[in-house]
Parts: sequence; C-alpha cells; structure tokens
Amino acid sequence: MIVVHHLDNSRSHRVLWLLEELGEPYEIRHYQRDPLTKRAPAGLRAVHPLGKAPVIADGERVVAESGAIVEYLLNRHPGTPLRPLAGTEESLRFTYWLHYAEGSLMPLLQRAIVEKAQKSLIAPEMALHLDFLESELEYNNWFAGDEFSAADIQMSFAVELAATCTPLGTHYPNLAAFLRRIRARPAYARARAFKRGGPLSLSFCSPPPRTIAMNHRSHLRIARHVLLGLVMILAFALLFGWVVMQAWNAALPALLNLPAITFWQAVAVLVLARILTGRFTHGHTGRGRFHRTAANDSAALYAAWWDEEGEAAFQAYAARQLDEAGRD
Ligand SMILES: N[C@@H](CCC(=O)N[C@@H](CS)C(=O)NCC(=O)O)C(=O)O
Repeated sequence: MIVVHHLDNSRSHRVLWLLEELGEPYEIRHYQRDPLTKRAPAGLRAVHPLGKAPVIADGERVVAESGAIVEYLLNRHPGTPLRPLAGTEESLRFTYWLHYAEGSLMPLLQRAIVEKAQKSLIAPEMALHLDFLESELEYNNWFAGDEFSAADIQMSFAVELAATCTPLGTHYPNLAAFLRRIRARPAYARARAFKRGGPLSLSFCSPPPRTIAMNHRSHLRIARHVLLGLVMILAFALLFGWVVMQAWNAALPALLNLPAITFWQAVAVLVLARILTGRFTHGHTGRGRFHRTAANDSAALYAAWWDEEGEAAFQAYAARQLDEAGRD
C-alpha cells in the first residue's frame, strides 16, 4: 500500500487529493512543522535525504518531488481520465501545467514570502502570472482543457497560496471560480478531512502583492489617520486652554489681584508650564514613570510578603488581640 509522508500545511495535500480521486487506498504518516521555523521535522529526512514533503513510499520504493509522484501514481492507473490521452492537445497542456506549477509559479510565490524587502519587484511579476492563469481559464474550466485532470491537482497548491497573497474575487474571477470548483470536489474535501491531510491554513504569503488601487487606498487611510490625530490635538489644546482661562479668571484676580487672561494667554501659560516643568500632568516624565515603577515594585513586594508571611503574621496578630481581650 502507498504510504504518504504528510507534512501539515504543505504540498502533500495534493498527493492525498490525487489518491482520493484515484480511489487508491493509502496510509498517512503525519509530520508537524516546527511552530517557529516552519521547517519539516528531522524525521522526514529518514524517508528521503532532503526531508521535504510530499514523499511517498511504495514498499521499498521511495518517490519524492510532487510532479514525479503525480506521474508515478497516474502510471499505476492506466486509462485514468485524470491524464489526457497521449498525443492530444490536452496532453501537451497537461504536461505544461504539471511542470509550470513547481517550475515557475511556486518559486515566485516562495520569493514573495522570503523577499519581503523587494515587494515592488515581486508584485508585477505575480500580476503577470495571475493574469496569465486568469486568461488560460477564460474558455476552459480546467487547466488542460474541458476535463479535470491531475494537472489541476498539481496547480491547486500554488493557486491556493496565491489566493492568500491577493484577493482573487474581483480581479481574477476565473481563478476564484477554479478554486471554488476544486474545493467542491468530494475527493478534495476527503483529502482535507481532519484525520487525513487536515485543513490547509496558508496565511504565510507576505508581503501581499498590492495592486495600485490597494496602495492608493492605504495612502488614503494613512492620510485620514494623520488628519484625525491633528484634529484631536487641536481639540485638546482648545479644551485645556479654555479650562485654564476659566480657572485663572475665576480665582486669581480675586485672590491674588492678578489681571484676567484671554484664551490665547491661557494657552501660552500651558505651553510655559510644559517648558518649565517638563510636563503638563504627573506621570509623563521619566521621573513619573520611575515612581510608578517603584510603586508597582512595592505593591508586588507587598503581594509576595502576603503570600509568604502575611497569613502567619495575621494569625499571630489575631492571637495577640484575643489574648489581650481575655486578660481584660
Ligand atoms: N518541488 C518540491 C518542493 C518540496 C517542498 O519544498 N516541500 C515543502 C512543503 S510545501 C517542505 O517540505 N518544507 C519543509 C522544509 O523545507 O523543511 C515538490 O514539489 O515536492
């Protein structure tokens, strides 16, 4: 029986899906990625020296590299509708997509993940590929032609990954429809069942390639935030100035015989107070922060003392009180 060495959230979903489509029985050995590095565990190297997924074992034979695995599995099912007939136009397209998925598209997506700094170089390249895929699906539902084939399975992971990088819905309706079609296949769902491949959660495409419209929108959002911040600062300045003016004029002319002040004089007093004391209120200076920390420290110390000795000290105090009351 075929054994699939399956890594979570990885290309090996495609192999499980293909096996489900073929109706071929299989066993799964599960491997979990390191939560921090996202690398496969060392155990996978015992199966194949590169320690990558997918990798399958058929008795003593080990097959790695997803395209090779697809071919290997299809060869066990001569006449399967998942591979177009040799010599047809569809067969040529089938071979193309089988290689394109890992040869062109996945390397680009992986660069998008790794080269965060080079957003501007990756985004147009990504758009080029997505436009190409979109146009390929304009007249056919499937990559090799009218019929679903293993080429669609091979393409699925890259398209799923691309969908996490860019919202397909508006700009790429054909690709979005492709995703809906593959997800609707019962074998695809079976491959992702909890006890089989588990759900795919591909959210690691960073940075998302942004369209010009998206960039435009995010600039607008920043401008809105800056404007809102300025308005709030102004509102606070007006409010504080007014409060200082009211307080001054209500108390100081009568008590200290000082002249009444205008609103702008009150603002100037506030600014002067800020410059001379280094703060408007308590706690905004380094000193204030230090005192808060010291206070926190003493609260923490008190809590620790209560945990360790407080109960015993209280019992001793209560006993003393009872003793004194008894003597009285
Ligand atoms: N081109 C190979 C790529 C294999 C590959 O890089 N697999 C990833 C999972 S999607 C992997 O094993 N990553 C874990 C690691 O490199 O430690 C294939 O199609 O099988």
